[in-house]
Formats: sequence, C-alpha cells, structure tokens
Amino acid sequence: MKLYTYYRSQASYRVRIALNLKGLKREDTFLHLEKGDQFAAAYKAINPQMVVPTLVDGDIKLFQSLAILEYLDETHPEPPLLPKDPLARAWVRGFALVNVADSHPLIVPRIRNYLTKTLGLGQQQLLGWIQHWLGAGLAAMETMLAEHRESGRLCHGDAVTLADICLVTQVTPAHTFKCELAPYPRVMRIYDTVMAIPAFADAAPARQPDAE
Ligand SMILES: N[C@@H](CCC(=O)N[C@@H](CS)C(=O)NCC(=O)O)C(=O)O
Repeated sequence: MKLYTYYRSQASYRVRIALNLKGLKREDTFLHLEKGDQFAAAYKAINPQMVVPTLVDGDIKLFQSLAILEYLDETHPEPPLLPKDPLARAWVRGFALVNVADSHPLIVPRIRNYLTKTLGLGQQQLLGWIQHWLGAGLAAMETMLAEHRESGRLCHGDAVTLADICLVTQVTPAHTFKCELAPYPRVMRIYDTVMAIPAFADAAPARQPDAE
C-alpha cells in the first residue's frame, strides 16, 4: 500500500497508527504541506481535495482518514478497531468524530492560512483560535470518558479502538500549540497508555523520515 503523508499531519498519523496496529507495510510518499506540495497538479490529480492522507491500495485510491481506518479494519479484521456491539460502535465512532469532524478541521493549514492571509489575523490571534478549538474538543472528550461506563484502561474497555487513535490526534496538536492539558486527566492517562504501544509510538510525527 502507498500512503501520501506528511509527518505533522494528524489525519496521516491516524492512518499510520492503524497500518502499524494491523501489521501492514506501507510505502510513503511525503508531501510538505507548509511548502504547498499538496497543490501541485500531479497531486491534485490523485487527490482532488489536495489534502493528505491518500492511501493507494492496488488501483484504488482512498481518501478521508476515518474512511481509510474503517476500510483497513474491514479488510484486515485483527486486531479489531471497533467493538462488536452496535451501541459501543456508535459511541466509539462518535468519540472519534469529535477530533476528526469537529476539532481537527478547524486547525488545518488551509484554515490557518485563510485566517491569517485572507482575514488578517495576527499570530497571537491564530494561536488563540487553535487553542480554543482544541480545548473545546479536549473538554468534550474528558466529559465523555467520565460519563462512559465502559471506559476502562482505554477509551472503551481495554482494547485499542478508533477512539484511542483519534484521542492521540487531538492531544498531539494540543502539545504542539501549547494547550493547557492539566484539566483533562482521563484523556492524558489514556494518551500516555497508548503512546507506550509501539504501533502508536512508531507512527508519531517525530519518528517519520520527513520530520524536521
Ligand atoms: N478530514 C480529512 C482531513 C484531511 C486534511 O485536512 N489533511 C490536512 C493535514 S492533517 C491537509 O492535508 N491539509 C492541507 C491544507 O490544509 O492545505 C481526513 O481526516 O483525512
């Protein structure tokens, strides 16, 4: 499988973790998002949205990290990334979407560039925007974990699910953008637990060959 990726991309990070958990090898093609590689015509022909990740499996191109994670889970069921029970699956997907659908899209490069270059926000205002939206997602996750009866060593029970992967990609940018993390002890306990798992640690931005 071929992965179009960028070391700091949280969406690519999710896919790297899932591939590692499933024991699947990948061939990386690196795009430098800060230098605008995603806008090259050759990449636009691969991914019309001009974002990473794109996963190429045979002659099929796959987009959107959560769809890719579910595809990997369906085609390589072990270890499962979703619980069996429909209610539990819905909870895990809902938790994951706090990051994937609501927090992360507000802080990606194209949004940051629009805020600064088109709307004229200063760097401090931009940082405030990022910290605000990451904090909102972290607060929601913390409350969800406190309320979820089946929350255990990890988000749902003791086995890794999509929820844990997306918790990591909420916390990683919160570190980068220096968010206050003390108010989220449940989130941080789970983050520390999963980052001790090699599949997670090896997928971390700093461990990627294109890391700067
Ligand atoms: N919802 C998409 C997000 C894709 C996305 O926005 N990726 C970012 C990197 S994490 C990107 O490529 N941004 C390029 C840009 O904003 O110009 C997913 O989960 O795959």
